[in-house]
Formats: sequence, structure tokens, C-alpha cells
Amino acid sequence: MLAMLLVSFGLFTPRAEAAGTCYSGYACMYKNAGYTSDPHSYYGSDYNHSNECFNLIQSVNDNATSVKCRFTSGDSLHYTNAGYTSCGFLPPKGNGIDDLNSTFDDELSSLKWLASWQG
Ligand SMILES: [Ca+2]
Ligand SMILES: [Ca+2]
Repeated sequence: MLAMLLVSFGLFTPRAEAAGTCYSGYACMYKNAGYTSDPHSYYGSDYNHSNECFNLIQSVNDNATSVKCRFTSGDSLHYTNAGYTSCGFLPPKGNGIDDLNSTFDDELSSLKWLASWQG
């Protein structure tokens, strides 16, 4: 029964597309380190991650371990609180952070698109 459930979620089936792909124009958040899980992709700011899920089974909120920024312009600033109210960080543009440190791991709750980072 458990195996059937896992197969139905695609965890054990080879996928046609490369797992973890973050497409141009999006900021992507991953449940696993190293961008190895299917991402949740944002095309702009998101005030609160608690209404998005990874593969329909786990909230994005407080569950991301790696992030990538592939916005075509501007930067993504990630926050540990909803509503952009905490300290935030920027992943390197066009790249990401493959394993968030303990301050941010499983803590991210909102992300803001910035036209340009002022420091
Ligand atoms: Ca949201
Ligand atoms: Ca949080």
C-alpha cells in the first residue's frame, strides 16, 4: 500500500524532464538540498508561502532547503517571516544556494522581487 502511494506520487518513477529544473523567469524553491526535488516556481513576489505546496503533499512554507533565482531581471529576496518582515538574503542571480544554513533552512516564508538590489 505504501509503495503504491509513493508510485502514485511519482517518487519512484523515472521522469521525462530533469528533476529540479528551474526555468528562466522564475525563482525556485526546493524541499531538498542541491535542487534535487521538484521545485515550486514563483514568477514574482509572494507574501506568504503557506498556500503553496511541493508535489501537493507538503507546504513550501518553512520547508525549503535550497533556492535558485532565474528571474530575467531583478533579484529575489527571501525572508524567514511572511510579509517580508524579517531579515532576508539574496541568492546569486542566475544561480542559487544549494544548502541553506541553519538560519534559513526550513524557515523561508516569503519572497520579494526587487527591480534592483540597493544594499
Ligand atoms: Ca503564497
Ligand atoms: Ca518562517
